[in-house]
Amino acid sequence: MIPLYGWNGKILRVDLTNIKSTIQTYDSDFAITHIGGRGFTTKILWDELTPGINPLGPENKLIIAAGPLTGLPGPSLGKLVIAAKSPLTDGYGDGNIGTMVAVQMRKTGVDAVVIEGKAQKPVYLYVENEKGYILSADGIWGETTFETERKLKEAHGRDVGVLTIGPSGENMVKYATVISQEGRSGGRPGMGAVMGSKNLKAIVFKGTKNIPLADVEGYKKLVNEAYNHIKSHDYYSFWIRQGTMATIEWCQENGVLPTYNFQEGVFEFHRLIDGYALEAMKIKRRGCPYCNMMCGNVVLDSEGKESELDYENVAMLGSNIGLGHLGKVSVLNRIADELGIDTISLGNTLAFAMEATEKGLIKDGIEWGDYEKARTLIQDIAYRRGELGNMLAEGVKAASLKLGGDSHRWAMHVKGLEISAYDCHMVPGMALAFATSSIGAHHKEAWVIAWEIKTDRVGYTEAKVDKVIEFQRIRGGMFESLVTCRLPWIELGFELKWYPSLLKAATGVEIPLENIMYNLADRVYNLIRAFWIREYAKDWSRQMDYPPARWFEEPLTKGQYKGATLDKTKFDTLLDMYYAKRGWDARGVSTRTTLEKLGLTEVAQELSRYVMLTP
Ligand code: PTT
Ligand code: SF4
Repeated sequence: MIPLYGWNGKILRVDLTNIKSTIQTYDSDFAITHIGGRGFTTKILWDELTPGINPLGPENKLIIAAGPLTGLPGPSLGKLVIAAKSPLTDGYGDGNIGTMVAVQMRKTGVDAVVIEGKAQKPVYLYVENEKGYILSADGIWGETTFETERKLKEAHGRDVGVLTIGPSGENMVKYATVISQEGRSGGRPGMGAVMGSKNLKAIVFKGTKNIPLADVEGYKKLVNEAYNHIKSHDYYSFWIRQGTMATIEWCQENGVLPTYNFQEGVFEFHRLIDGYALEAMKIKRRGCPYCNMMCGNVVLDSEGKESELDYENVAMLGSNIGLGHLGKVSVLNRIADELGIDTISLGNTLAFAMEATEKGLIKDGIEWGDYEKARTLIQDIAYRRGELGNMLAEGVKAASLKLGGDSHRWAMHVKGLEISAYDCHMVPGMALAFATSSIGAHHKEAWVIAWEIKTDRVGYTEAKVDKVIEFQRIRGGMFESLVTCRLPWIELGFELKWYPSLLKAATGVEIPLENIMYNLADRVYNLIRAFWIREYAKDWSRQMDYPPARWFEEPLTKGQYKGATLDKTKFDTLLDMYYAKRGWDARGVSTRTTLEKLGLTEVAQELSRYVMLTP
């Protein structure tokens, strides 16, 4: 065992049922093997959750986990992973949020918090220097996320970090998220609903401890160089202007902008919602702690209130629902933040309701682009008001099962998680990325679309499978375990080699990039896969790894790629290649050899109780 630097070596355990909190310590072996973030959450959830539990029951565990670089001064290091069994998908769920909580949590002396049980009455958790206090949520339960954070800062000081849910988390909307700083949102697969199910309104962190560093001077020097490196990139000044919003124009040009519930890849009013429209309305930028490329573009919306825009929010609440007015899109986005609801799933469910109305499956529903009704319907969803609001609060998969007809063919999700904002009628590599993402259809793990469009748009090639796996290792494995923001690497050429150097200076431990990518990331991926298969058991099949039927069956009718669809047979070949390279069998189940090679022999033993394992 070696002394720990960089890591605090402590996890706070909170039991809301028995009103108890304790500290669990971990040693350097555990730290080096699991690093942090997803490395911790996957291990804890696999080891400790009983399969088949109700994700909205007291047995579920909500974990907030940092890594050894999280919360240190340094480029874009203010991020956290929030994880639990998902009420939206019944599989592994997590999200990544950038917030002052990342800094404050680490300063309290803990690297993760694991919350279980259920409070008898609404409460919030206050954590100060390794101690957790469970306090009454009187006066904040029922409030919006913005108001809750404001009140908690009034009570505990302006510098505290706050994670909170809104009314949609309280009402257990299946895609409720956790919000911080009036515009940071994390946990798309219903992490906010899990908090709500525990009667937990918020978590407040206040810390005064120093995180011990192995090489203080070396770390400082490296960080200064890193900040300068990021700032000197050619794209920096344009990034500062538009951030992720430049993606609207790029998606329109390439015919992948989700439009009318992913029926099309181009939107006639794209100019009214793109990065230049944003620039005309922008009043300031916001972002995560210690970031020198802050991407939160704040505008005044059509009601004169501040709203923080990102590409996904605008595409899903704009083109995908047929709304070509950025001021109004910004209102819907701000309301989603106030109510604590995921904008990607929300844009999918609203569009699904619009299409179902058009097709006569919903009576007196909502027309394409109907802003006023959308505004009301979001409230109905958050408060589960009326039959429609309550149905849509369950997500598009459940709504399509309820509505029937052929609606399951255009319910846009994978494994129950609604698709993020990239139309895949004609980008098979990106379709594979959505299909095999470890939490359902999220772009976060393998955003291969830019590379794919630049290199070979139409092919179903081995190179695409390799790229998906490479990105899943880097993005889904490395960044989610360190835990740091991946945007400096994607957008501003901050090479991956910086991370082992930062790690070495912070922890004193030399962990080569390959170890993180091939050992840790693959272990995380196989553990997450095992989690899904253990939950679904005999109901698991390769169908779980398919993109929605629409992309195979309904050609685009507009734009330069008119007539395009995905090819089912060729997609199957891609999926087979993907499984083979991952060491999984034709059902998408890890083989015994794969698990054993990754040191997951006990996982293989446990998993073989649920499905037959291929040797
Ligand atoms: C992320 C997903 C995204 S990804 C966006 S916009 W994006 C949407 N943002 C929402 C929002 O805002 N409000 C809301 N009510 N719902 C929202 N849902 C959507 O959530 C975010 C940035 C972004 S902006 C991206 S790509 C990068 N994501 C990272 C990641 O996943 N990992 C990582 N290590 N670094 C990342 N950096 C970037 O962070 P989920 P944030 Mg988010 C208003 O959490 O569940 O993963 O869903 O965290 O602090 O808001 O930063 O064009
Ligand atoms: Fe946060 Fe954006 Fe900076 Fe990443 S780039 S750390 S998401 S502000």
